[in-house]
Amino acid sequence: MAHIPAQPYDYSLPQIGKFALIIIDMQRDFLEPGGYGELLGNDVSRLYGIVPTLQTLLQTFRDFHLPVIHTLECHEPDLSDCPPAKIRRGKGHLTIGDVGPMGRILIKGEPGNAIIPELAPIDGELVIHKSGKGAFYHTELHATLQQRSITHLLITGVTTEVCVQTTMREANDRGYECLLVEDGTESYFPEFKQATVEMVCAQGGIVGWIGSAASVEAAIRSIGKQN
Ligand code: TIU
Repeated sequence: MAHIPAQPYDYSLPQIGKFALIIIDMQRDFLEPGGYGELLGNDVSRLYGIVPTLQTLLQTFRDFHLPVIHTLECHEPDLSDCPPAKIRRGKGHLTIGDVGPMGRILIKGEPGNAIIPELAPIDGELVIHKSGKGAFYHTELHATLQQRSITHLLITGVTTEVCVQTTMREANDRGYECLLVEDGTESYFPEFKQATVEMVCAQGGIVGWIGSAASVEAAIRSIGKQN
C-alpha cells in the first residue's frame, strides 16, 4: 500500500495485483490527421503532447509486471455495432466507415484505428475494443477486472472529457476507486480538460481523484521495493 498525493486528498494505492493502468483510445484515429478526431472538426496536434509521459508511465507498469489495459474505440466493418445517430454526427465530408487516408474511419483492424506505435500493447496486456465512449459499455472489462480482483484504476488517455471521463464515471458507478492522471490525459479543448479535472474530484472526490504521472510512478516504485 502507498499514498499518492492527489486531489481532493491522498489516494491510497492498494497492494500489487489490485490496481491497473488503463490507457484509453491512444489511436491514430484520434491523434493523426485524416482520422476520426480530425473529421469531427478538431485540431488533433495537441494530443501528442502526453505521449512521452504515457510512455514513461507504461514502462513503469511493465517494469513491475503490473496489469495494463488498452482500449480502442472502433466498429465492426459492417457497422452493425454503430448506432445510425453516431454515423450521422459531425456533418463532415466523411463519416465512420468511409475511406480516409488511413483506411476506413474508426473501423476495427484498419491502419488508422490502431494504437499509436509509441504505446502499442505487448503480449499479456488486455486490449478492450469498445463501440461506445465508455470502456464498460458492451465490453468484457468489468468481468475481467472482477476476475482479477482489481479494485483501483489509474486512468489515462484521450479525450479527457469524452471517452476518459465517461469511462471514469462508469468505473466509479461500479465501485472502482479511480485516479485520473492529469498529465496523462488530453483534450482537443484545453478548457474542457480543465473543467473535467476540476469536476471529477470536486465534492470530496465525487467521481475520484486527480494526480500526476510522477506521483503514480513514485508510489509504484515504493511498493515494488516492499515486495
Ligand atoms: N471526439 C472526442 O473528443 N472523442 C471521441 O470521440 N472519442 C474518445 O474520446 N476516445
